[in-house]
Amino acid sequence: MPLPPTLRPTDALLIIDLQNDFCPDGSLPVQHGDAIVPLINTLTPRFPHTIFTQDWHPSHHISFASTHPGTQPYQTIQAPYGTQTLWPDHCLQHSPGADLHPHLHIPPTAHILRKGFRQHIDSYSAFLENDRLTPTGLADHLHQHHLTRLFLCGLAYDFCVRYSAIDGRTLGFETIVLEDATRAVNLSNSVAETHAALAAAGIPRIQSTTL
Ligand code: VGL
Ligand code: ZN
Repeated sequence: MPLPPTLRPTDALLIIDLQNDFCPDGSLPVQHGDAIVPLINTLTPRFPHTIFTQDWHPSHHISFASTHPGTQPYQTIQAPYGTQTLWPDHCLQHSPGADLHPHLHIPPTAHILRKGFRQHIDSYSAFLENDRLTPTGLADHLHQHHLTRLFLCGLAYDFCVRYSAIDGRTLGFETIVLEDATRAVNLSNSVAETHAALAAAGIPRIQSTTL
């Protein structure tokens, strides 16, 4: 077991998409998605910088099955930028489902980053949209604030947490996933694939209780 990391002033906690639509009563529910809120509330005060992402889709977004006649949620289609999983309508801009979970404590200094707001491109990653070209601005924000190490938590482990962690690592940030502070959507093999992808990228998964 590696030694637990000691927190530094250059660390940031990245809380991914902890929004009502991904919680059990939402339109794209992640099992026990809301169960991580109290744990995350114990973590945020310990970090000098916190960043909350918000999935923020326009109506008729490319990732909605309802946008593509004859399709069903959870199947895939070929988008111009590659394979895209289709989802139930979720996180519509300004809807209650897009709100961050009401029990989440948002520090006044938190940075809130919206993503997925372009109609024809989805964005799982908090860094780069699914065309793998369009930046969200997060890397610039981290550089401006001299943040070099990222701890990720939130929803969903096997989609937005996964892609955000890999892009963070690829962009040169030391990246760690707080596994007990995430939950997965769990489509077919997505959890096992995520474990393997994180390991291959050199991204440790640790328990937040070791911090
Ligand atoms: C997410 C599916 C669609 C996520 C966002 O936050 O993991 N998953 N949009
Ligand atoms: Zn989405």
